[in-house]
Amino acid sequence: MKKKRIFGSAVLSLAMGVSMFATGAFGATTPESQDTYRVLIQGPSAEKAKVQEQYGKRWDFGNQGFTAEVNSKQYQALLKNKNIDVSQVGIHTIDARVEGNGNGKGKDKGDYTVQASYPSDQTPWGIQAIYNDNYIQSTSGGDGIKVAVLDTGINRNHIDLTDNVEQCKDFTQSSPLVNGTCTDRQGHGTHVAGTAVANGGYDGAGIYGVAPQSELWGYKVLGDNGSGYSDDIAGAIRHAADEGVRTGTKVVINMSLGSSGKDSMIASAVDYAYSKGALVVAAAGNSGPYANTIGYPGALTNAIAVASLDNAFVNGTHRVSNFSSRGNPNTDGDYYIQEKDVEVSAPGGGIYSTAVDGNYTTMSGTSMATPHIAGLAAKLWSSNKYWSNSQLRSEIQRRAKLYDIKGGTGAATGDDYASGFGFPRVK
Ligand SMILES: [Ca+2]
Ligand SMILES: [Ca+2]
Ligand SMILES: [Ca+2]
Repeated sequence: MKKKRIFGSAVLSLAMGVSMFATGAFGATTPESQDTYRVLIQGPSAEKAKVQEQYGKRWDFGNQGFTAEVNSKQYQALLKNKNIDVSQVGIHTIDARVEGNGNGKGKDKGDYTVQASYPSDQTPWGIQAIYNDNYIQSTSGGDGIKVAVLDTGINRNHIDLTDNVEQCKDFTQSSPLVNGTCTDRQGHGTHVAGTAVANGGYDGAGIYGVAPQSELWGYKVLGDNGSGYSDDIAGAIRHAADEGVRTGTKVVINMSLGSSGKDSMIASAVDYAYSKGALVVAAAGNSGPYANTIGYPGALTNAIAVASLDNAFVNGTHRVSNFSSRGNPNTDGDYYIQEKDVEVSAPGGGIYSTAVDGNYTTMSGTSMATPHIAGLAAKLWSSNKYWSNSQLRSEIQRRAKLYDIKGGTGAATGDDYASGFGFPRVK
């Protein structure tokens, strides 16, 4: 029996949510119920200013309008205002489900000392696959690159993550940006972050992600039920891009979240981030295997949509997971990215990674595939820091073509609507 790994005596307040089975991914649950309406207000500047004076603002997106939180009475009054357009802000949800014992039910553990066990596998199958090395013992790379994980937050005290955490910010509070806190009470964000950047811990006995030397920016944009408002997500995307500019560093933005509908605030935030040099990677969604089920923001042209692969082989290649959302069959085959195209694939079925309680757990989803690509991006960028984001993206696409995926519904030889260009790897 190995000794327990103990990390200081940090005490975490933990209350695991009960909504972890987000298999369908794009649920319609509101993060806050009762009498609260999150609204986007658009119109002439003078009219917007009047409304802002009355109701305050949360995010101001300039010409696109601003958002605010109002009660139902105020909402009704806004709807009657002929000088402005009012619409409710959309909801985005995590793209994963938990497997095995992590069902999230009745797991309110309260405060306790972090006491981590050793992982049963330090380099899970997805790491072996993306490194194309079945005997890999540890990983390396990512030095100097920032990986912004926009998710349910992270457990910044996890032994295998703590040294990587450089920023920790919460975009879900009543004040739209709280610095220094990013508590994950759901587990999804901690798991996603681990796949991208886990570093094996101080003793090297923990789990490894794809790019363990990257710096982690934990941006909490989703609440404890795994859902969040699109204005907060848009604000966080813009903030990550601005922080890249401010610090003069390359930023990879990982969004293992989605919605079936296109959101204007997120779409323009993704365009903005791309124009500022960030690389945006997003989950394809978990609504497969039918065509045109791809979710946003992955479906946007400036976000790399990542499909999920299983640890199983069909037609001599990894198989696209059944749950993985498919792109548009009318625009595949051309090795050119249009809106609603899947771009690349990566391991997402049965992925073992860091758990919010300081241990390890297995989850499945395009949520788990996405950080494999974000980690790969960070690793490649760290050895080629002069590359622009579009040069990096071309390199990822080139590597994807080297491993064409032919297994699973919709997958075929060449660029296809299930797997995109293929599975890009380290070597
Ligand atoms: Ca896309
Ligand atoms: Ca295409
Ligand atoms: Ca293919």
